[in-house]
Amino acid sequence: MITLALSKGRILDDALPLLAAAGVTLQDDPEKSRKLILATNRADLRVVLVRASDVPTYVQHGGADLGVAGLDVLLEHGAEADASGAGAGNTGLYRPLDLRIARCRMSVATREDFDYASAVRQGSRIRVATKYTQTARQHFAAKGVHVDIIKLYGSMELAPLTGLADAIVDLVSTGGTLKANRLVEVERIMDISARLVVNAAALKVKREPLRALIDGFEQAVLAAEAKA
Ligand code: PRT
Ligand code: MG
Repeated sequence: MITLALSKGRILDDALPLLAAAGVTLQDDPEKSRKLILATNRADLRVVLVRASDVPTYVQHGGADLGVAGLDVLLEHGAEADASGAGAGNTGLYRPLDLRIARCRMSVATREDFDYASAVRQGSRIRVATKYTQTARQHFAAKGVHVDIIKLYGSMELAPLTGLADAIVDLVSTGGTLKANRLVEVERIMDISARLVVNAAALKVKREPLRALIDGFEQAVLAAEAKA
């Protein structure tokens, strides 16, 4: 049996067409069913629904053989694994494929009236609120910008509006959320998309079926790109 970890929402919505193109369909409608383990049209493949940020944990520890997670989530997970002493990048996660779905960018945003460029130029300490503490820390360290990172779990947009922080690091896709809160994107940190991750040990033990599935995903991504 192969177990694929997905998260409800954008990842599932965007992954289902890729799965379908690879010949895999779900037996239940995930939006209607309350099941967390979903059967597929293939007897040897099932889908488990987990929180987006839990996908790498499931795959790393073998609760799933493979999964789909945003690069944002993977970078934070990798940094945590490193900090816990697992060794540089040694999360046991093999990352074979950029699925090119759930695309967005990670950016720095501030209030319209905050002069980010001159704060950076003057070497001021900037208070940054974010869910992506590791990625943000790395970004500002690489630029030599002094920051105090404030960890939040959601509604980052509120931080500059209430005076909790000068800036936020968050994901942006349409820009509508920033605009609605009168925030401006002042720096793009990186492009984000969902990646396929595979448990390195499972790849050895279940090599044939996992390889076939990865190939199926790869063909589906190429076909989707050709259509776009
Ligand atoms: O909700 P939960 O805590 O379970 O997890 P999650 O919020 O991480 O899950 P989900 O489903 O919201 O996001 C899953 C993945 O989708 C993320 O890890 C990203 O890789 C990817 N993704 C793509 C996004 C966005 N686009 C996105 N726009 N994730 C979040 N957003 C949010 C963003 O944080 C901001 O609040 O949407 C808002 C901005 O959108 P715009 O269109 O207004 O700019
Ligand atoms: Mg969410």
